[in-house]
Amino acid sequence: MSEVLKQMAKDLYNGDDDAVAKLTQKALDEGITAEVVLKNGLLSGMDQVGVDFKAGDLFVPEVLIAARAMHAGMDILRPLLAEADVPSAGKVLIGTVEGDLHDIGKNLVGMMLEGGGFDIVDVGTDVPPEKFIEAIKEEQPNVVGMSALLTTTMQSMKQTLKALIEAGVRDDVKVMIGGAPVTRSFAEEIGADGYAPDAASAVELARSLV
Ligand code: B1M
Repeated sequence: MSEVLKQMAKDLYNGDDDAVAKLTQKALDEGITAEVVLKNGLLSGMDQVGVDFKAGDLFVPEVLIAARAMHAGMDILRPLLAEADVPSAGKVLIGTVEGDLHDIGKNLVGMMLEGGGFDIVDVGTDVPPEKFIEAIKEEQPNVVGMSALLTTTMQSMKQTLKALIEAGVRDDVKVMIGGAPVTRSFAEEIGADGYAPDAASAVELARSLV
């Protein structure tokens, strides 16, 4: 792997946002594609953060600082990942479900969908079912995307789907879900229309749903 990407992963792990931003730009200037910078630089650093967080070697403040460094790199990559000269493929409303504050994966999925030609309405994190419903009525998206990173908040996906049915808007949209603990069988169990394990598959899935 390129030295610049290895160093970027280390700087992200250490939460050095200035260094991550500079190295992201340097990698692009060297001709490395935005997708490779994302996968082998930023995500590689964030994976290590996840492993050490789980092992108890890193704590929440350090993870937050690393997440900020990830954002510094993503700010530079976003327009490149979203660069696509195609007509709108449809509208996707995306949010992290109630009780869950994780937004890095959701943002990445949103960016990749944007790159795939979709219009994105991002309703943020910790989104209660009522807010999804209100936004569906206002924005009339083709697809609603829900993200969850905690096993506990996967239940909020189920509750949101139930609320969509009760509000009479379930048949107006397709629903796709994702996030580290989410599985295809869980998606089937709660009646979602699809599940994607990562941002690239999310684009393929959204295309198949519209
Ligand atoms: Co949290 N956290 N966290 N955390 N955190 C995890 C998720 C955890 C696995 C860490 C661990 O123990 N190893 C664990 C969850 C355990 C579980 O429930 N199974 C955990 C925990 C426990 C917690 C807290 C409870 C910790 C605490 O306070 N004691 C707390 C909960 C807060 C809350 O949400 N209420 C918490 C807090 C935080 C921070 C705030 C410190 C920070 C979030 C910052 C932010 O997002 N702005 C944080 C982080 C950064 C992580 C880890 C380290 C990294 C998550 C991440 O961003 N990954 C994470 C460990 C890990 O996953 N390695 C962890 C990178 C991202 C690109 O991947 O989000 O999986 P991911 O998204 C992927 C796919 O999942 C998929 O595509 C994305 C790109 O490929 N995908 C979709 C995601 N959404 C999709 C939607 C789709 C389709 C695909 O369709 C709509």
